[in-house]
Amino acid sequence: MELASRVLQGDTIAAAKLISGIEDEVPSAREEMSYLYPHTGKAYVIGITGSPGAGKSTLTNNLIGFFRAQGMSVGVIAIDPTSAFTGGAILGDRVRMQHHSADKDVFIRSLATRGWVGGLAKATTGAIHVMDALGKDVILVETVGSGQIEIDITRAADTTLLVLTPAAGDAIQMMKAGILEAADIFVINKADKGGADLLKTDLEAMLAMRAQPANGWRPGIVLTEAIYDKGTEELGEEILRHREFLISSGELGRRQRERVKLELMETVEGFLKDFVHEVDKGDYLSRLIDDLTQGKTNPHAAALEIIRRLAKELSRLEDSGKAGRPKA
Ligand SMILES: Nc1nc2c(ncn2[C@@H]2O[C@H](COP(=O)(O)OP(=O)(O)OP(=O)(O)O)[C@@H](O)[C@H]2O)c(=O)[nH]1
Ligand SMILES: [Mg+2]
Repeated sequence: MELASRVLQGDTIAAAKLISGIEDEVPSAREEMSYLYPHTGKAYVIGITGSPGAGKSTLTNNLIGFFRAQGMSVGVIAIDPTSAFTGGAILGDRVRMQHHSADKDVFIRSLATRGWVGGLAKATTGAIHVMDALGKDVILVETVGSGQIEIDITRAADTTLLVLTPAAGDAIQMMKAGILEAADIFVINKADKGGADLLKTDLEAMLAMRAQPANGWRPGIVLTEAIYDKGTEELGEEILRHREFLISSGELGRRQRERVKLELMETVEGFLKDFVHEVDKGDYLSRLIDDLTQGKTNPHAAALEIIRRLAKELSRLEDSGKAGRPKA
């Protein structure tokens, strides 16, 4: 558990290596993560989503400054191979980014989606855990702007920001994706371009129509001009207000339980998929499929048979004293 114990001592090089290990699905990384797990669950996770080019990276950059000024350490996960954090193009914030990257209390890491369609980049949850164990107080997760992923970030984050711009159709696009229901705070960025007040009015009307969340949170709408670092303070305060709300209403605990549940279910699914992949190597699966196509069995019974085989395989592994996930 060399990397894990180094991460717990705040070693960012070890953290970066471990995150790479998770991305590459190195088996030892899984063990390191099991070791880290009891030390996670302390960081506050903020998701930043919105359409491409809305200003998510610029806002993230500004928020790093806000939280650092509050004395908090910050982790940043930028999901998107073309992210401003990875492409070398720091888009007008070059100087400030350099300042942040020299700050030992800021840890920035980008993750490629690698075509994974399930939602966030596959390693996102793991990367959040690593930064959490590293002792980061706040973790900002910038997601690539496309339907499913935005919904997934709302499950992974404590507070989700939806970044809109006055550009025509932005808000309507978002409503279609269902994200409007799930966002905790709305940011209207590029307010310098005009039309922001109009969008705010539209948004307020849409929010009034949406089902009132049972927990009673009324999402704030914050206008920003991220390139000029305008509105950062208001946005930061709104995030802190949401956090206070989550804590005082008990919603934070509920969200965290939901997140743990999601991770558990995803792990179970991953485990099963690995196993199915394993049995697919012989002709076992193809024989089952033959039986299915010939109507000799049905999907329910066939699935049960796979599960039974898995159970047998597991007890065999346990007997031989090397229980673990089957190698994919
Ligand atoms: N006029 C104006 N431009 C802005 C503002 N905020 C960001 N931009 C510009 O918009 C462009 C995109 O900004 P990013 O921060 O990279 O946006 P993003 O949402 O992270 O983009 P992707 O990650 O590529 O989806 C850059 O050229 C920024 O300089 C703003 O408040 N006003
Ligand atoms: Mg970006």
